[in-house]
Amino acid sequence: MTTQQLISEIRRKNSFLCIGLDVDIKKIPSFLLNEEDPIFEFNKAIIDATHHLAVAYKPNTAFYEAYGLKGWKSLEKTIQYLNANYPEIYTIADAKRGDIGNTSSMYAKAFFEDLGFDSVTVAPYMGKDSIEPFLAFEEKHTILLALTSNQGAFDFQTQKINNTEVYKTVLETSKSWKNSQNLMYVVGATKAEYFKEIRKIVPTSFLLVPGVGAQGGNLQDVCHYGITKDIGLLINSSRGIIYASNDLDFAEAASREAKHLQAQMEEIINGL
Ligand code: OMP
Repeated sequence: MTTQQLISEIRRKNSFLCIGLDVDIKKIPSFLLNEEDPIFEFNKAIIDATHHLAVAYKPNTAFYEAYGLKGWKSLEKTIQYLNANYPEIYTIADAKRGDIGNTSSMYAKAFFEDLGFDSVTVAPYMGKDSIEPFLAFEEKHTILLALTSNQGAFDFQTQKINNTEVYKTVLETSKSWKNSQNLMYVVGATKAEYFKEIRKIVPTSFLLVPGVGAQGGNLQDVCHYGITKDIGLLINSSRGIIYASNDLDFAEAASREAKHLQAQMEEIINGL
């Protein structure tokens, strides 16, 4: 999906919500455990109940890899279900990959070609030659970690080298890489006060913003400096939406939580 198609979907739905499919088998309703593939059945019900409120879904691959081959199968079925039934939805493989060039090429092939995701999250610290194999897929987006939502972000990302914070160097340097127009960046919702600085470096890039909901980030604070004329944000919530209930009404409850965020987004868009 192109950036322009994503923007059109955001406008059509008045939503820049991304729902994180971080499925922990211990947290899903127990009646689903009788199914052959409980994780896929859970995802399918959540997607069917929320697809009109969200523009993107982001399975974090850790939650699938943890169950071995069976988990990978659930991931594959989930992305196939999304692509077949809701092709207008933007998909993000949250895998946080990145390695020497030939290895990165294989990661890119796995997520873009084999699984068919629109984008993948990558870590920047192995530098240009570890990211350009992802960017070589010109119809896909590569989402680079810039300033993450966790406490550990202060260990390296905000530290200064040559008087510049490392996350700013990541943003600035990555702009010179081949096909950098297909980069997006991860910035945590818990770091709302940094968005003003970030927008000075990447004024129009899309930012994937996790950390609303369970991690306590605030939508309005993020939008204050983060939003652009084309919105430029994908706000992710995982646990806050998908575990709203673990009873028979789990999908309905997820939809209620998604609606709550989408309604706030609509108000923000209308106020621009
Ligand atoms: P919740 O806290 O349950 O909404 O989940 C957040 C999701 O976003 C998880 O899949 C995290 O791995 C991911 N995430 C962060 O929480 N912080 C970051 O800085 C980056 C990510 C990410 O790349 O998506």
